[in-house]
Amino acid sequence: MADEGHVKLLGAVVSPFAVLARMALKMKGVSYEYIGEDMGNKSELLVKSNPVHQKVPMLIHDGKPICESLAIVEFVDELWDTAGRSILPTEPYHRVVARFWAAYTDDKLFPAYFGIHRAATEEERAEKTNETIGVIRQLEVALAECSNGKPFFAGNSVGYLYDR
Ligand SMILES: N[C@@H](CCC(=O)N[C@@H](CS)C(=O)NCC(=O)O)C(=O)O
Repeated sequence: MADEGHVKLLGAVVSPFAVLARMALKMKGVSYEYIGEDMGNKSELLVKSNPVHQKVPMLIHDGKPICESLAIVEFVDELWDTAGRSILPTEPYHRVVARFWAAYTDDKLFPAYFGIHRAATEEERAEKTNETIGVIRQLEVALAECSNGKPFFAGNSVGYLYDR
């Protein structure tokens, strides 16, 4: 395993994206300092490290910031190359399929799901609920195809698409 260096993760209790980064670090057995952000009063470290989006999660490895949960998961997977514990599939076609569904989840599921909570009217809520159900149905079809009937997208164990 690579030298861990100094690893900090900026997250927030409410962030499902930060949970992904934490899971990746846990899967690779990496020790890190966790810094919980108050999203209503972002720290100087967060604003300075991610001036473009100012979002969590933010991984800081040896002083270098890495933003975006998918990028963090891939960085952690590559840097801490633990034998037999790869997060992304190793086969190129399976990797590209996993990335496709991860992007689909980010682009479709989260906006539809959060839309339910943000809906201003009952009509809008119903519309977003139907949209969310449609996206989940599509993901279930993908799960059946990718997993060969096993419990996870990656088969028998948690992988890149664990809970996106
Ligand atoms: N695409 C980003 C999304 C991250 C994101 O939306 N984080 C939210 C918390 S769940 C955030 O930091 N929001 C603060 C803001 O929008 O100002 C990722 O995958 O990391």
